[in-house]
Amino acid sequence: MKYALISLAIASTASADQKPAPPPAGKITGTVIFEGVPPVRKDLKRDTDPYCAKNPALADDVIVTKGKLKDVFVRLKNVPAGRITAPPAPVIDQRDCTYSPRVIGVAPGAKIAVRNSDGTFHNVNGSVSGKLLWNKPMAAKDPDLALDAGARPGEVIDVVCNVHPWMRAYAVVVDHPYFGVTGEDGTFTIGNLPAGAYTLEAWHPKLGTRTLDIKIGTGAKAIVPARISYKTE
Ligand SMILES: [Cu+2]
Repeated sequence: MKYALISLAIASTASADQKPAPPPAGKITGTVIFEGVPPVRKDLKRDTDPYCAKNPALADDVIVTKGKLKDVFVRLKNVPAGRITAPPAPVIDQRDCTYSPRVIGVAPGAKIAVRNSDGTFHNVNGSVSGKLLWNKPMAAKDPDLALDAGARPGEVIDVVCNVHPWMRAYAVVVDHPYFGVTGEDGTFTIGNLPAGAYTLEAWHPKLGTRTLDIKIGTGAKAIVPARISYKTE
């Protein structure tokens, strides 16, 4: 009976020790801006597929709204030691003959769920630097595909549709969760950061890379704004 009590005491101490520490409070709240006159978004010719032709659409390779740039993948170049976990598994939806989202992050070897919300046929083709990873037909109402991100961190999987040449998405392979992708408002957030010095790297599929050094402090200095700028060439 005595032994049982001792082991119970040990067990309860162990479970108290295993309680996860709260995540660090540091956070980067960023905005990616586009200075100058943004490129004109051309009308896409989508009449090769009557389903896609029902809705007019504009080219989506550079989307600037009120001076803010969409589809910028922003990641930390140096990540906090001991805190590396895989990013959540992403979904790419084929909706209105467009990939949504257009830019995602995916862990090496993770699965990308590819959905077809359209009433038409797509063919999902993924490659890294011209090397084919997958080539999958997807009819309307087919269940989601689970496609392997068989690439190394830092590489980008180019996703195209062989049926609709205007469709294009990019899966950036990243082995940590410290990244964000800008929406139409140009903002991104990267949280759970301990105090320290970091380098942010922003990548836009058409406009390329920018870097920015950031210092995260403690208390009121734990939440740090970041402003990344792209300009017309
Ligand atoms: Cu398609």
